[in-house]
Amino acid sequence: MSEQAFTRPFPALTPAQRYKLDVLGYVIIENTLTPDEVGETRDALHRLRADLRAAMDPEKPTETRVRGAHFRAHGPHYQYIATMYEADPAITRYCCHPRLVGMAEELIGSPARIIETAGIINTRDPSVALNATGVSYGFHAGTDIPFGSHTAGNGLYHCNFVKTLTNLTDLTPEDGGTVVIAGSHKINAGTQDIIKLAYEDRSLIHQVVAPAGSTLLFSETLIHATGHLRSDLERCIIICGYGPMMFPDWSRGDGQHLHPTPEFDARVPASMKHLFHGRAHWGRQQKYRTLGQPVDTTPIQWPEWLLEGAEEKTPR
Ligand SMILES: O=C(O)CCC(=O)C(=O)O
Repeated sequence: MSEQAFTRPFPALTPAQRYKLDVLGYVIIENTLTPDEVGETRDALHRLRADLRAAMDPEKPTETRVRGAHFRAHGPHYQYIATMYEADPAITRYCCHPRLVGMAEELIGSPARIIETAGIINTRDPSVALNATGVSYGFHAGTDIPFGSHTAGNGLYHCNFVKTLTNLTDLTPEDGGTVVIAGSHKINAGTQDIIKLAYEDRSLIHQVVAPAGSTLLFSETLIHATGHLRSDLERCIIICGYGPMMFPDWSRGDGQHLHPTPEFDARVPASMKHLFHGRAHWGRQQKYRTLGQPVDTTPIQWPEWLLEGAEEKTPR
């Protein structure tokens, strides 16, 4: 295999975007995906859902695998597909998107590996009464503040579990965008107490409202949840979770499907192996920006293997 560079922007965020990320625990970047990329990724998730549904035993929907992917949850109004980076070239491209990986690395503070993938398709659940005052959410965080985060010598916040969550449908306030408790990534004072006070002062609960193709970059120390869908539109999002290279890929833990498969792995160039395998070494290769450092605007160079089979997609 010819060597193909994997160049990610560094820094991937403007100073103002980085500041917002530090203060709030998240930042929303619009237009990270082109309309074509939004369409092909959404189509890929719908195709995968249809293939999983065709193959599954309705009594045990989470047990079926299609191209490595499986339903982690399958309900009438909410489907969560996991372990899916091999399932479709558009999904592989999303997880390897040089700009998104660059954004994740900026927040981690070192080169990233993939530790989780997810696609969520959901619609309004008519059985849930959504009265505007008392509505609650499934708030949670993926890692705790003392272990999961640190402030580096650059004075900036870093986290060892981060996500790029991109909406593939437009999200108005009615469309169930992700909700977060702003600033909770830094308040190590009891998750339940923070959730309680946020319900008392709902201005602390921020919701993603953004056009399709926008990415929510957040630290998994931030308390967050799926928003409530009030419209009749379907919400479709894709998520890639990243961590430092010595971390495991959580989806390998189920013992059923080890990925990358040898066939997939044979296509991955040496420069990108760490994204799928991590690296068995404690050295995490610190990668810290300063706040004032301007964003790297070098046009994205897609590694060739990611463009194989892509229609009318040229390296940018
Ligand atoms: O569905 C969403 O918007 C949030 C997803 C989520 O909670 C997660 O990725 O941990």
